[in-house]
Amino acid sequence: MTLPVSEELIAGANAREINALEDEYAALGRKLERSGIAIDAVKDRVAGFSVAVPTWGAGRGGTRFAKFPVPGEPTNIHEKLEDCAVINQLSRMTPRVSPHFPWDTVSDYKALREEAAELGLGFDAVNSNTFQDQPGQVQSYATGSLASTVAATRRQAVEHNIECIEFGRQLGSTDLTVWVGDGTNFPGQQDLARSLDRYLEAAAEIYAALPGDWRMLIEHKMFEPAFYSTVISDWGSSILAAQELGPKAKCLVDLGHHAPNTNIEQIVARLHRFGKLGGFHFNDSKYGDDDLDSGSINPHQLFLVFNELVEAELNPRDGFNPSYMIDQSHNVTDPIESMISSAETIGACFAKALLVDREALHLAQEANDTMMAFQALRRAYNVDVGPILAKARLEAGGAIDALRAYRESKWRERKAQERKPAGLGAGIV
Ligand code: PSV
Ligand code: MN
Repeated sequence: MTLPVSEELIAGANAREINALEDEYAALGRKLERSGIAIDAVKDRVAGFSVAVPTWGAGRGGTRFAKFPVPGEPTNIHEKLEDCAVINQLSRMTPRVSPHFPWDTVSDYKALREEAAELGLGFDAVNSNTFQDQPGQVQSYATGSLASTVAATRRQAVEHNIECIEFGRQLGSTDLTVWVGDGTNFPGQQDLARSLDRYLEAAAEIYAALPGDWRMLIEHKMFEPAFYSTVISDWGSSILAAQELGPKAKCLVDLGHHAPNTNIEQIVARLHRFGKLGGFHFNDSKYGDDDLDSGSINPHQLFLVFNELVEAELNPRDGFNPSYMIDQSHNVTDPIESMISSAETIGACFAKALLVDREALHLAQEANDTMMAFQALRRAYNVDVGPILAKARLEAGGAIDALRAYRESKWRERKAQERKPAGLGAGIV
């Protein structure tokens, strides 16, 4: 394996920070021990936690107004893999990447899998793209894909998804994530019931092509690019579709795809209740946007989501095994830095959820002791779990302060010299 950042640089950076970390870890250990929590056990759970990164997140995103490339950003899947390897080498929490087709198309997927393995990476869910037209494409997705009124367009979209399964099979994936941009911009534009019928019929053909151990993750989104209605608009449409398709179909919750103030943690609990929670796209949002950095706006919500996930794990239904992934658009930051920071935030929310005194919480819930139930969550949320994450990273070979080590590596400056410039134009994610 050849990792991109020099091991000496990481060791040197860690040597400067190790004493402070040991001190903080020991102090936190004593504090947690007073509550009957063994810090090493929490650290081991955190060490076993991982979240995938999206290949498209390695580039600058942008809005529909503009995209401002960062010098040295990747322009092909090989460079994206290198950047994802940097994130994982330093954070040790992102060992898998999630590719998007046709953006990441190559001629040899076996070779791509080997290239990734050489960088310490594997592949997570594959994503199909029937929300854009590609050069030379016969049918246009301008008015829909899986739910299109045009049979030949639906066929093309189905075939693309089946092709993605084949790419994923060669890459070692076992999940296909299907998000469609299908929907309408005007009342009356399409028949709301019939468009769902068409979607379901087309999705069933994709479902039928899934290998035995694969899942189809259905991602809902309330609006954009369609602004009046979307075909899979919410978790209700998503779970109905997943139930109709069959046991291999699950729901994927992209945190940004809901109306502001939606109780996403409750959606998580509901989907789990019916064995349909398949995965997450982590990000954050403030207004109608859906791609800000995870936990940058509402880290408490992220914690509450993880609280439900830890509850779900203790009470598993139908093979609880959600796939975790980051899905953000980095418009003004270095994407590597954003994903290092987001992985840390996501891991921290998981760690805090592990610290919740479940017995106290459940007893208070049963006794209708509202304040003590809330305090059980609040006590855990207030703990600074940074030393636990840093220690897990260090022991796995990563950097105690991953962002600082990244800056010291001057990775982006070096890539700015080596890589061809990324194009201007509008963003896509
Ligand atoms: C759509 O907004 C989305 O969240 C889907 O997951 C897409 O695959 C991704 O963003 C990239 O556009
Ligand atoms: Mn998404």
